Amino acid sequence: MQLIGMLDSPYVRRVAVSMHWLGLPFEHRPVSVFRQYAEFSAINPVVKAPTLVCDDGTVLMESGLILEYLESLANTRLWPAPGAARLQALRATGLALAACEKTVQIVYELQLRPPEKQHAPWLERVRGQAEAAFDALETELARTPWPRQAQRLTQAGVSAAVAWSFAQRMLPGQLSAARCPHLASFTDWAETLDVFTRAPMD
Ligand SMILES: N[C@@H](CCC(=O)N[C@@H](CS)C(=O)NCC(=O)O)C(=O)O
Repeated sequence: MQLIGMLDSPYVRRVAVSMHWLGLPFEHRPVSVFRQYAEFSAINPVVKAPTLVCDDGTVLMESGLILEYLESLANTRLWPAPGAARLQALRATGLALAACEKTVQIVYELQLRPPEKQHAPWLERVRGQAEAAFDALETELARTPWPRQAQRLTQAGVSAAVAWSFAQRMLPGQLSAARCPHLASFTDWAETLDVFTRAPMD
């Protein structure tokens, strides 16, 4: 299998970390959706990262769907057993993905649009949404701390840590650890795990 996309994309990185955790071997091809558009387009004309090229040549996209397929191959899941813990993990993962989406929108607005075409009310809106998602994640973690054991990592832990690291990298100084201390501390721990260090952001 080939995982296509740069690890500075939180969506690519959550898939890469999950693949390591699931023990699925893969070739990572760090092709950029921006700087290597033509090369990416030859693999997936939709040019979405992550793209997974399966062993039979099927091309998948959308990180959640890719993870669903990968979990079927690994015959295990990065989710708690059905019940209250699963529900909490689904909520936290949704918040992490929303935080990623809003952070990406800020980055696109600031980096892809010329300054005179940037729309301040839109930026303010998505910044508020990103902050709301991170604040809600912080509330979840403060209420029910996640276990710091590699074997008890869940998709919520992977996605939340990837989202926080991504925002720290892309919006330096804008979301302080003091605002989300539980999330920042959990991320510091997660980033030391083998499954994370094998999928570095740069
Ligand atoms: N919902 C998608 C989001 C993927 C996404 O937006 N990826 C970005 C890179 S971070 C991308 O492909 N951008 C290029 C584009 O949308 O044209 C997922 O979970 O995979």
